[in-house]
Amino acid sequence: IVGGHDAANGKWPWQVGLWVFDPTSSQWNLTCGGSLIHRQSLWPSVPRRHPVTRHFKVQLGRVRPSHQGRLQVARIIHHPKYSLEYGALGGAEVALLKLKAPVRPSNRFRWIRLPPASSSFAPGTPCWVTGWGRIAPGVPLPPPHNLQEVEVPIMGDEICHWQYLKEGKVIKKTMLCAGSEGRDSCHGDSGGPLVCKWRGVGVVSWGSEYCSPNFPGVYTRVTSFLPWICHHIRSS
Ligand code: 4AZ
Repeated sequence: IVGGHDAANGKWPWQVGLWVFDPTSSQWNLTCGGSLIHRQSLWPSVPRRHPVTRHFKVQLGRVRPSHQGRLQVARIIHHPKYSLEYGALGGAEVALLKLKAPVRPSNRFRWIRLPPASSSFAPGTPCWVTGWGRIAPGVPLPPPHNLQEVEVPIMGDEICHWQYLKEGKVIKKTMLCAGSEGRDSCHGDSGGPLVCKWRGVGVVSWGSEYCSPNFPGVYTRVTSFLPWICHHIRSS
């Protein structure tokens, strides 16, 4: 998150951190974000290649990176159009993780509500994005010690489309843009929630390599995937 600040404990109780095991270094890294959307399901951003469920652990209900109480993953369900390509070349950057055991909501965590299918979000709607990703682009700063939050306004579809077209990238109808000067999600935030009016409206997906200034962040549009999401959170 660029341009944000520390989030208070319990303010974003659906935020999850995905720890991924790197066999080369034998280390667990807090790799990306996600949201709890159901007692046993969450959406994350998952590595595009060779996902191995035992190489994932889910941190829940804590604003600081923590090894304690991380949950195990039973199954990874990629959207059929989930692609190995990054960004604009991708189709549907959304996947679901099924936890091994359901969680019970507590004062530390609960799931986020999804938006109604008919909802649309006008340009300028204030939304929030959260994560443990980079706080500045490029420079290899250490990750933040606390979950970061930043307010990002929705950008109109047309403006976003034209902005990225200059770079030869196409914003699809299944994508949503948000951000303003100096405020953006960044590397390591992917999978995390874009929250508008307390609904999980977007999933951090891609954007400018430099995280802002001239290009907004691009999010997977949750309303485009509601039938798929609802189908898979019911099945076990
Ligand atoms: C990433 O690669 C990433 N500025 C996430 C968000 C943005 C860019 C890249 C948006 O995880």
